[in-house]
Amino acid sequence: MCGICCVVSLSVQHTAEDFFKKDLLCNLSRRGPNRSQQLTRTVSDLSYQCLFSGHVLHLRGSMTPQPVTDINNNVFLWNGEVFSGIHVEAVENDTQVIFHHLSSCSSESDILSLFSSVRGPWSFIYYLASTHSLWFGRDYFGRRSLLWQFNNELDKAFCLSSVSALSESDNQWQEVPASGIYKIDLKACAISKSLVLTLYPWKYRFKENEIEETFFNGLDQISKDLPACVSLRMNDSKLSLITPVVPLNRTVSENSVDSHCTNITNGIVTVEDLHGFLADEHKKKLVHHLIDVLSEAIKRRVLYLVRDTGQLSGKILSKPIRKAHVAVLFSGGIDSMLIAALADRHIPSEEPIDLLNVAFMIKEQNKQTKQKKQLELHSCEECFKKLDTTPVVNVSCFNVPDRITGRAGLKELETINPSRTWNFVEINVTLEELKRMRQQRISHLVYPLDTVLDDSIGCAVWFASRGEGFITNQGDLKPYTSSAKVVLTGIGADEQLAGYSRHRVCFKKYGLAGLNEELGMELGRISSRNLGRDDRIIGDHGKEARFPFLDEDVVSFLNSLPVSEKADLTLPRGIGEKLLLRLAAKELGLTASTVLPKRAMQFGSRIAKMENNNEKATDKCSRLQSVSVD
Ligand SMILES: *[C@@H]1O[C@H](CO)[C@@H](O)[C@H](O)[C@H]1NC(C)=O
Ligand SMILES: *[C@@H]1O[C@H](CO)[C@@H](O)[C@H](O)[C@H]1NC(C)=O
Ligand SMILES: *[C@@H]1O[C@H](CO)[C@@H](O)[C@H](O)[C@H]1NC(C)=O
Ligand SMILES: *[C@@H]1O[C@H](CO)[C@@H](O)[C@H](O)[C@H]1NC(C)=O
Ligand SMILES: *[C@@H]1O[C@H](CO)[C@@H](O)[C@H](O)[C@H]1NC(C)=O
Ligand SMILES: *[C@@H]1O[C@H](CO)[C@@H](O)[C@H](O)[C@H]1NC(C)=O
Ligand SMILES: CC(=O)N[C@H]1CO[C@H](CO)[C@@H](O)[C@@H]1O
Repeated sequence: MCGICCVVSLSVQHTAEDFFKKDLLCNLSRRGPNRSQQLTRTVSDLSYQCLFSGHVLHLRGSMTPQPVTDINNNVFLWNGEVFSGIHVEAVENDTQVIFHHLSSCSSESDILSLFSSVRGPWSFIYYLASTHSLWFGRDYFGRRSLLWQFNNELDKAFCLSSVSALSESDNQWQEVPASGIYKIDLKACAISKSLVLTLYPWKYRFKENEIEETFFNGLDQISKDLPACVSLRMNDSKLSLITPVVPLNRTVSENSVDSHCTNITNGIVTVEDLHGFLADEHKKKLVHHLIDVLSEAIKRRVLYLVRDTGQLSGKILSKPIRKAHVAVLFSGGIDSMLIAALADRHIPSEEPIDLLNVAFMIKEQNKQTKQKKQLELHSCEECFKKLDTTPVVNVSCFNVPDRITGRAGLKELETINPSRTWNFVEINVTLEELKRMRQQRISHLVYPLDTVLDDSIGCAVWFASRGEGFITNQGDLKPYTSSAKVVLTGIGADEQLAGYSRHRVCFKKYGLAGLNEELGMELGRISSRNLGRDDRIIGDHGKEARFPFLDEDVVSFLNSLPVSEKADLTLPRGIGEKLLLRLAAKELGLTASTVLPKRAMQFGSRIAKMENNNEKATDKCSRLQSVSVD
């Protein structure tokens, strides 16, 4: 994870530095605490100047300060991870390797095929001196943030950056759409005094040499959000990138609805209900294929980091304790359980795994609702008893649903691997702290997104990934701060395996074909809805978000299956949604967690209950707007 930024001035009166705000620098350096560096390129006969700012979080290989340059005056900023696709030796650095490949590209299509072959998350900025062009963009899913800002009034200046800062006076920042990669011809810009962006969009390759011919139709969509002085076009020769995943299989088979589960009565789902499905050889094969690709994806994400085995965080009863290098955003739900269980396969056995579990204090209740809350907890306890686990239910204000399922999930993981140290980190957030940190930091990171949902999830993920809380040690709660630099999150599972309740609504109304449309659309917009935001939020702690469900091989496998293999929404909640994932979890030896219904983070952590006054998730969030400093 790194912070990258480039400011371009096309004005004779102003240097690029004049446009480079101090708070921007400050916010960038939090993403890359290990090394910050600036570099300027001035081309005075064409009157443009570029300032490149690179901030490095060191995770793998040798420390490589950014920006990197070469003898041809090219400049490269890289915020990414090459997990595969391009060969990187253990002693090499991916920033250097990609830059080296770029430097030896002799045409635009060479550059495009390079970025088409990288597997892993990335955003980058590349200045190619010989053609005076600036290239930049985000990977196919948009797993790394990149924002742009075009300066209208001072004309002739623009900026690209991993993060920005909310302020009242400035021009708007926007997320760079993850529709492809972009090129700006700075020489042409400086001469014509107008800004033209060339977009090279992603296209599917169906067979060898057979590239999707359909015209990319996102151009208008992107253009309409740009200021009038900026125009967007595509290359005349229709150059494009090749998507790293196969297209979604939209096959709707006639009799895909079989009823293994007719015995589910009164809506109570138990883990036994999953048995029937696994008796089917075909299903079982798919389940094992999913486990294999997901396990590989997690392996890449937990092994590619520096593991200094000498690092100890202290001693307990003369037994050395090792530092955790990997943490999981952990609700105890199916997605985070599966990630934790598979991470356990690959992380060295003596190394702890941090399970980050966030809870927001429920507002002081009046008596009536307090009773209701206790009832709610009580019935939850009942349902757990039915599922044969005994949660430690303590009626405390932080005992939110995710805390309860989190504790139960911990027990299951301890059963799967009793010798592993599982650090269940209880992160309790009070209203006061929430307000303070939102104002100081979180609102700037969520920006330019602005809804109530962005606020809830942004805040919940920020506190969870900070990793400051308490762990239980020999019966006592003691303060604990997670040292893990890699944070695994389950995002992408619901979008691909029909986990959200809106998918049930969609299925009821429009059937499987409609559900296909919905899922395809949701994966297409995950960059702008979630990933840029989550990357900015988690990166703010000098940590790196990694998303196993959005590994290219995992997505390709899931995309290749008809939707009826992934979910069966004729079945009740807790089993029908993400069915294939539940079966995988069952095969891994998980128990009650395999049949927990989906619960969105904002409700599970109770942040949505904390302040809101019957807002809709899609409303603009007034709490994010204020920039006043008191
Ligand atoms: C990078 O910075 C982090 C956070 O400040 C620190 O824990 C780590 O030791 C640094 N790594 C190197 C190689 O300097
Ligand atoms: C390359 O170096 C950067 C900065 O030190 C670091 O963040 C990144 O993890 C390294 N990558 C590899 C593959 O070594
Ligand atoms: C389009 O691509 C071709 C082939 O690489 C290149 O020669 C040409 O300059 C590009 N056109 C524009 C407008 O960028
Ligand atoms: C429940 O909470 C009380 C304080 O609110 C605490 O004293 C007690 O130890 C807790 N019990 C468990 C089992 O966590
Ligand atoms: C955090 O909340 C839990 C309830 O989930 C409670 O048991 C624990 O005591 C709280 N910790 C602190 C330090 O308040
Ligand atoms: C889509 O799924 C059907 C049914 O399983 C299968 O026959 C077909 O080969 C799949 N198509 C692709 C492109 O994977
Ligand atoms: C750490 C830091 O510098 N944060 C800043 C990010 O930007 C906002 C907006 O200017 C500042 O208020 C923060 O202090």
